[in-house]
Amino acid sequence: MIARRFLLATVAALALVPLAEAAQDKVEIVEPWARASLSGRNSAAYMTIHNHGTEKDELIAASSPVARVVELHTHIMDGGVMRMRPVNAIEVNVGEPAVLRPGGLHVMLIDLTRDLKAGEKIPLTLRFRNAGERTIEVPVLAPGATGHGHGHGHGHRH
Ligand SMILES: [Cu+2]
Repeated sequence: MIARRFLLATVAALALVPLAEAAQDKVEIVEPWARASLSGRNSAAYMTIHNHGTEKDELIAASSPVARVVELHTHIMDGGVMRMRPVNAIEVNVGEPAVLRPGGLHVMLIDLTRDLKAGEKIPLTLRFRNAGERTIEVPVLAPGATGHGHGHGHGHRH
C-alpha cells in the first residue's frame, strides 16, 4: 500500500513539470505592427495579446530604442473629441485578448530617435506584471495602414 501511494505521488509530480514550463509562455503577442513615421516625432504600435495562463496579467510598461519615451495609451471621447490618455496598465485577461488598435488602446512611441519606414521592423520590449518581459520585432506599415488582414497574417486566428 505504501509503495503504491509513493508511485502515485511520483506520477503526480512528473505531470506538473510540463504545466510549469507552459506557464512561462502564457502571454502570446500576435500581429504586432507600428505606423510608419517619416516626418512626425511620434508613432504608435498595435497588437493583440493573448493570455494562455490561468491568472489575469497586465501590460505595465514598454520600451524601444526607436523612441525616447514609450507610454501605454487609450482613446477617450472628451466633449465629442477623441483624445489620447495615458493608462497605467492594459489588462490581459484569460481567454479575453487585449486588442490594441487605432482609435483604442495603443503603445505610444514618443519622440522618435529616427524615422520609421514601412517594411522595416523595430524592436519593442513589453513588460508584463506576471509574465515578465517580452521583446518582439514589430513590422512597420504605411502611415495610412489600419492593421493586418490583407494576407499579412501569420496563421494566428483565435
Ligand atoms: Cu497615444
